[in-house]
Amino acid sequence: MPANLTPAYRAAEERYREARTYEEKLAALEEMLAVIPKHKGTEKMQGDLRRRISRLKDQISQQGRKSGARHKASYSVRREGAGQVALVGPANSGKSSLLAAVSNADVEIGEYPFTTQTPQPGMVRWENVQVQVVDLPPFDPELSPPWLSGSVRSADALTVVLSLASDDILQEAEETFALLQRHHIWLTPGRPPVPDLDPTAWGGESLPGPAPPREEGVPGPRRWPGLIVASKLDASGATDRLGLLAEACPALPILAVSAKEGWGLDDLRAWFFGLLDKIRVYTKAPGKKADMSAPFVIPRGSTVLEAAAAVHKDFARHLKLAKVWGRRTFEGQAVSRDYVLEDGDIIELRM
Ligand SMILES: Nc1nc2c(ncn2[C@@H]2O[C@H](COP(=O)(O)OP(=O)(O)OP(=O)(O)O)[C@@H](O)[C@H]2O)c(=O)[nH]1
Ligand SMILES: [Mg+2]
Repeated sequence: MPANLTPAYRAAEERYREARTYEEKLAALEEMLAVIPKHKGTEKMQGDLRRRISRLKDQISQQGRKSGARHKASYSVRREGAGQVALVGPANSGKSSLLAAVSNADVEIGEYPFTTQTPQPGMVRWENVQVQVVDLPPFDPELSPPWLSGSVRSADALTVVLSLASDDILQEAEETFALLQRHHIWLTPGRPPVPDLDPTAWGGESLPGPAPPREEGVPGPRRWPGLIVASKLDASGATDRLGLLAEACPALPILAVSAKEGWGLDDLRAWFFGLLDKIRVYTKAPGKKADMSAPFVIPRGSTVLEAAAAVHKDFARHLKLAKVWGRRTFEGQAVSRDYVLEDGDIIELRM
């Protein structure tokens, strides 16, 4: 039955969905219970919230006993930059080496598996934007820490890193996708950052396997924009394995790189931003030039009104006139508030 939930409740619920640690989840649940309208229609929900809170408290105290309190905070990564991309893959596939090669992150690299034990973020610059890339422990059916799938889910996009130095690359690909799917993490082909960076053809349906069909009226499973990064292109036999991989995984774009030799790393930086499916727009004041070093990064498909809201909520509320300088418009063309912007557009907003 409709319980007339308030925006405050919805906001807390959203925080719960985004929460990565037990502590964050607990805080959000307590908030939900505090702000839920207290009437007959929400009694069942209140009971349910109380049960979930008590169960989480148990889990937190168990976790504390197992690992000592000191580790708790380190599994969650504070978001920064235009968006967050997670590096997922089997042990030793070269995830940490890639992050070290494209950012200033201080990550540990080792010949042995499970070198990385906690999420390690790094900021990757591409042109005038920064993307947060999170290096994670390996995805392994038995040995991965229980919080790993949560860290993966909280990213905006995923790169699956598979080693071209490994004879088992196809099996590793299969296992990684199977594990992701077991955690209800489905990939959809990421969008090339710029049109000429269109590496392999894709569009087929083998690995990683089709996502469950969307039913009409029911929101389908969440899908993360994905890219396969085939690492260690410098290894002997790498090109042959790349061919096999492309054949086995036609449903996702593949980018081949070598952290050791520095091959493909500029493209990788561009892909990190491309995967977010966002655009950069710039604002200018009347009669002045735009500041091209400080874009507003907003979802692809955003309208002028949505861009105005990202700049300032007052702009969105009182927007009278918008002008656009862009590839599809003539200079300073007046546009309506539902005009869909594209990457690189400059807008002038007047209230
Ligand atoms: N030849 C070659 N070796 C590489 C490359 N990148 C990484 N390696 C080697 O592969 C091994 C594993 O590298 P890591 O970056 O630690 O791999 P990882 O995926 O982070 O490993 P885990 O943290 O255990 O999951 C190390 O011995 C690296 O030196 C590369 O581009 N070429
Ligand atoms: Mg690592």
